[in-house]
Amino acid sequence: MAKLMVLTLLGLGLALFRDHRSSYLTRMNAFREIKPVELPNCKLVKGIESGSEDLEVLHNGLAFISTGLKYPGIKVFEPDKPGKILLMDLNEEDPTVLELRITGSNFDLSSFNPHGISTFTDEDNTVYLLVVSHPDLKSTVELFKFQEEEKTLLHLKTIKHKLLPKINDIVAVGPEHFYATNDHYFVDTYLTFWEMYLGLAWSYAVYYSPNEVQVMASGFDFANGINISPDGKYVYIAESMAHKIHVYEKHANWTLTPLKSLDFDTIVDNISVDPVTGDLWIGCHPNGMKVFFYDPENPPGSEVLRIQNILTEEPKVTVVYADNGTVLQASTTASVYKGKLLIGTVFHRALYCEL
Ligand SMILES: [Ca+2]
Ligand SMILES: [Ca+2]
Repeated sequence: MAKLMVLTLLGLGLALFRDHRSSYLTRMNAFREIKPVELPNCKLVKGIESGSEDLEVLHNGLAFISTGLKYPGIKVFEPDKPGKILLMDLNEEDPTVLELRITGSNFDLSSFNPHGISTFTDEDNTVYLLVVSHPDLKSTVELFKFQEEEKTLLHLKTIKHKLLPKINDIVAVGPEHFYATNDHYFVDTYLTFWEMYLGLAWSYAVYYSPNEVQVMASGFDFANGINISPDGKYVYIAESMAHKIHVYEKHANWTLTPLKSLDFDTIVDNISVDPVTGDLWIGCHPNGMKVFFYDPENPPGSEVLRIQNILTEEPKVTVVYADNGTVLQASTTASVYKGKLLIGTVFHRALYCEL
């Protein structure tokens, strides 16, 4: 009888494991092959070799790029080098990148591990750059003031909070006010692996201000990119492992009401919003297995989606760029400026194309 019990439990365990494994592969989009979509006049951006995880373009065409992210489970090409913030002027004919020097006495450069970024421009035109960082695999938001003349970032503050345990991306709505996604509930690498493998969907989004911090949306299977519409009325959240973009109505008290969700056949990462048209530009991973289990012989591809008229009954979705990894691996983010498209990646280079 005892043997029968053990065998039954073993069988149930195996069945559960098989179910989870098949759902895990589906969530990872493990069977997706990519059909290339090319753009004219693409150039790899010189000076970027260890990723360009997130980027944001200011109204004047200056782009901030975070590079050198070390994320548990993802291949790192330069493990000993701290991360950096790069500046690129998209008005130039053949733009190059420049490393922004970080100033301020209390900032530890050696553990800087930049991830999602966002900017906030004040009424007096002061530009604040908010950067998610993972010093020693913890999560902080580093607040900087951009000093354009000196090409420096003055470090003002480190923000930490128990509701910000595992931040992926942020969208600033004030100098010290933002929405943030936590891509996992757990911080410990082993537990986050199981959280993701089992598809617990315990990831969530938070509103942060110096006097109020609150969970505003939850139940995500890996909440990733977050952004806001140009009129500030809608918040967009990418749910990577569910392949969805969610639209929320934002209220005066900062709470969010779900409005609609769009489904895709790709793992959606960071979201950029065109300040003029309101279009969403999304850096995507067609096949997540190739990102998490990196093989140079069979590298991860890249895919950029554009969503027009997202608030209407019939949003238009276009695959603007797609590559099997020969040119660009593991695209995370894409932004437009004056007919050009800048695409960033997890651990690889960045690509600048004409549209
Ligand atoms: Ca961002
Ligand atoms: Ca991201």
